[in-house]
Amino acid sequence: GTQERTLIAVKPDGVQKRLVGEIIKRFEQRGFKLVGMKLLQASEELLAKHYHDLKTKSFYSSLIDYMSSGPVVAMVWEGSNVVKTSRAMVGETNPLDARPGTIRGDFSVDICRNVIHASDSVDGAQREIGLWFQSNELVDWESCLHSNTYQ
Ligand code: YYY
Ligand code: MG
Repeated sequence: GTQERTLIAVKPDGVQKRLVGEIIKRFEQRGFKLVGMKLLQASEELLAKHYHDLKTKSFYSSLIDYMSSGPVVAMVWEGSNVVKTSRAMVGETNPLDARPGTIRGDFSVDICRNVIHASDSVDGAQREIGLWFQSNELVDWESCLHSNTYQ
């Protein structure tokens, strides 16, 4: 299939709960390829752009406060259908609706502390990757597993 890229971010609660390795493990084992990664404390300016579509929501200011309150690990993962598949791996926005086996369903219970961000569309992913990463921070490398992951 066509290779897509998506933005995944371990949120401050996920970093505090030491879930970075577990989350990377799940994406690696599914067969996706890591092409960018960094630990940062996100600025309110970056987060305002990232969550621009939620500006009118009641939870918006607490969301920005929380997302800028501590380190996040931002990653770009590549693979066939990675946008849709990673949303399935992450689970529903509200952890109470997220099934066991999903990241939110396994590690969270509160919608305001749901461990992880994943882009929700291919266009959205491109926009978000451009906000979080410079192009020279993304590494285009050849996976030796490719022919064992894709037909
Ligand atoms: O993409 P996703 O993270 O699953 O949900 P969004 O609708 O984009 O909302 C982003 C973020 O906002 C969500 O992960 C938690 C927070 N949030 C909230 O605190 N309360 C809500 N009712 C909805 C979303
Ligand atoms: Mg979203």
